Amino acid sequence: MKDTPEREQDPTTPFYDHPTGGWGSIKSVLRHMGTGHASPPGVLETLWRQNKPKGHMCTSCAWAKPPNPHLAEFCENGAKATIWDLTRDRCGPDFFAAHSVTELRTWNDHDLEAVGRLTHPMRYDAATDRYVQTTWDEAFAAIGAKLRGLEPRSTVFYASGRASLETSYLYALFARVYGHNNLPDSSNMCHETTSVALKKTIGSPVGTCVLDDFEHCDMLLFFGQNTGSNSPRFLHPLQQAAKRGCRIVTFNPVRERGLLEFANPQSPAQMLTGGSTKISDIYLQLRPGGDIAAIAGLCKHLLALGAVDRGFIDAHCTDFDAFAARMDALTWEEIEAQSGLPRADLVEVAEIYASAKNVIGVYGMGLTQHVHGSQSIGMLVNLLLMRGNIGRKGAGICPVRGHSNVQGQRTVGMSEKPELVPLDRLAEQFDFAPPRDTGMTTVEVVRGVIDGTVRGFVSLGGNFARAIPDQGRADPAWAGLELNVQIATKLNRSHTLVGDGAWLLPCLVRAEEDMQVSGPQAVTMEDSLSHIHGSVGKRPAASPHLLSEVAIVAGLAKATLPRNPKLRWDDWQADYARIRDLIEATYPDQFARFNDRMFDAGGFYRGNSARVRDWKTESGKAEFTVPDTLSALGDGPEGALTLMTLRSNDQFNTTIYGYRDRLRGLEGDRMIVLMSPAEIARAGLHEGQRVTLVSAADDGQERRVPGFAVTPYDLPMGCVAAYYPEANPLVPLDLHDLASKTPAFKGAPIRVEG
Ligand SMILES: Nc1nc2c(c(=O)[nH]1)N[C@H]1C(S)=C(S)[C@@H](COP(=O)(O)OP(=O)(O)OC[C@H]3O[C@@H](n4cnc5c(=O)[nH]c(N)nc54)[C@H](O)[C@@H]3O)O[C@H]1N2
Ligand SMILES: Nc1nc2c(c(=O)[nH]1)N[C@H]1C(S)=C(S)[C@@H](COP(=O)(O)OP(=O)(O)OC[C@H]3O[C@@H](n4cnc5c(=O)[nH]c(N)nc54)[C@H](O)[C@@H]3O)O[C@H]1N2
Ligand SMILES: [Mo]
Repeated sequence: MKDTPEREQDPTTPFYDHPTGGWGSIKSVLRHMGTGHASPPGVLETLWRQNKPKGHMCTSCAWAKPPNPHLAEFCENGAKATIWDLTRDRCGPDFFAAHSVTELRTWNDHDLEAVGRLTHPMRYDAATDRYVQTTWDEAFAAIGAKLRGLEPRSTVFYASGRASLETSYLYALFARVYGHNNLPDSSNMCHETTSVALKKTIGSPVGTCVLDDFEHCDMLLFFGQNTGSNSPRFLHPLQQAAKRGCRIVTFNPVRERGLLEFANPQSPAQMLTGGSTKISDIYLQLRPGGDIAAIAGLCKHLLALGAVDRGFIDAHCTDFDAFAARMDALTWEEIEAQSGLPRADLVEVAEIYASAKNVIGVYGMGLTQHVHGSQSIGMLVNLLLMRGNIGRKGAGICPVRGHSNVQGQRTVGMSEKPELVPLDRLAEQFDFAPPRDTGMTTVEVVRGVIDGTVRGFVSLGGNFARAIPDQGRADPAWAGLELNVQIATKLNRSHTLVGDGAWLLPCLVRAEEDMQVSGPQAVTMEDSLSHIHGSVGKRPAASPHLLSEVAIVAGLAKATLPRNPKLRWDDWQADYARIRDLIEATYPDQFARFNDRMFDAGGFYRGNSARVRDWKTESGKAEFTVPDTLSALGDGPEGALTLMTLRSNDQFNTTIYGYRDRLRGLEGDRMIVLMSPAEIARAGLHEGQRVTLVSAADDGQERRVPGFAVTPYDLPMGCVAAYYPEANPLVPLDLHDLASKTPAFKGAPIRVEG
């Protein structure tokens, strides 16, 4: 048992000193339910059904939903997301009549969304610079006519990772019948590095673990994933693992509360006594981008110990000798310099690893959002393969996904990479010739908007223009598009960057009842651990004018595409079980008996080849890769600092619930730059001083954001941290993972101007 007594918070330090979870999280939720934004009666009852069989699946993170849910199987942030969706505040035609779009462009992210739920379909009217009310029929007909007039490959169908499997399947089908593969989703800014690196090395683009593995592992390695803020329900299995004596080691430049200790809000004992569980045994604050070197240090020591599973490697892997030779040749000096960690710490971790039977490697944006992010993931795979830690119970690789259905969207065809989609089967099912050329990634879409080659943009949720790197640079170009369709629940900045030919189409949220001709509908999503769950909304719709996402996609497709008896949009919209039949027909191995299994407790597993050591790689084996660099950062200019952009505990991506980053002990202001006290002194700055952050990328572009308050924080030297999306204008569009084009949001070179 590693229960520790609660420590008192020292009010003079900015470091939050209470465990994650506990009373703090309950209070934070209650604050959202109380004053400020009006939540309707019955919200608690709705929360009670969250993430339970026959309830609705949370719209916050993608963490797994267990077969035996807790009484309240939701976390602080899941509750916030639901309460935010179910607000009583409304953003309707009266609001838009009172505010021009030019004015709304000056509002901040929080204030735009806080207006409330969108209630009516709206069309942008350039003459009055306002959104004006329209009807669904008019909107569909006008958008369909525009799309028919555009070259399909000049249009993009983006999706944020929330839309259900049913909606995403239809949306991708619509794009392909219309004539393009320009189907980036938010994954392109997130775990695309995973999809590329894991596919290459182990032949499966997603993680190999299931929940049960967390009950059988002896060691967990955490790289750049902030569990406490971003997937808090994962803290429960982590706490259980820690209590069993599983060794947990974290690599993160920031000392994140949730990975240090956790008080379980579900445990009356911990709540009453103020006790908590220590999570990480060892917490190593490496340099941003130092993961390749840190893991290389572990591998080098394992080789020196001879702690390698030769039987597994000989039977299952390629390229081990080249990899081992490279690790041998590395010096500890370069490993220490690039990782920022002392040899002794890495040796200690390697020895725990060598003695652990089953090890899981967990990671998040700290690995994926770097120029050489794919190589960091490749190194983590190498480390796991060295001792056969992939493809057996209690072991594996576990990327923690972001949006609640982002993994599932890729599974059912939302991808710009045609080779990942069974196009022949789709051609046969729907009697059309799918486009075979590769579509645009997010980075290419932004370039296309700037240079005018993208003419039409349809957004299934999300806040694309705000979430992208080099944010702001593309802003003026958006108004030049001939078509911009935003399917959304709340107003955001992307809706204000419009010109002629823009529509704002409001949809139901997941907790709301979705009534169609055949009765109330359920939808499905895939969690981070490849389990598929049904979700049923029960709340009344925020407005009688809302449509479901399925109905909107079907309406747009019908208005755009020529008649084809195989495309039965009306029938599919009437009964979503028919869409699940289509998904099953396209992906029979993964979705057999889809409709029967969608409410299985804990979801049904769609399988993973690497988990059973069936390596669907080019070589047919698991592939060791030899890194060609020890730093995941690109070649930065001399003397620049590395900017990491982070999420607070009070936001979901560009949705800013409030200004309290409870777990980091930061409050009141999001325009802050975190720096170590020594770095502040070295730069001749002082706490609270307002500074300008300036990009140090030498690509001829000027990027400056003024107004960040210098905030001392426990960070390594050479780096600073600021919030996403406020710092997004500082991340160059061309700075992205080389293999996947995932933006380097954790590794932008900057300078601080006092
Ligand atoms: N409440 C809440 N939940 C969310 C979200 C949200 O915004 N709010 N967003 C959702 C989405 S879309 C996603 S993708 C996930 C994101 O969840 P995470 O993957 O946790 O992403 P971040 O919070 O961006 O950063 C993760 C961590 O990486 C660390 N880090 C930065 N650079 C490095 C590095 O070079 N090496 C290492 N080892 N660590 C580094 C940071 O200190 C931070 O703790 O969360 C999802 N869940
Ligand atoms: N600097 C920096 N930038 C980043 C990141 C980072 O770590 N640092 N992370 C990146 C990552 S991981 C991601 S995933 C992207 C996120 O990028 P996106 O997914 O594009 O952005 P979100 O902020 O999640 O989108 C919020 C909007 O979605 C709409 N919405 C909410 N719920 C629904 C719904 O149920 N249906 C529909 N149709 N609309 C809905 C609302 O209108 C809301 O305003 O940002 C990326 N950008
Ligand atoms: Mo994400």
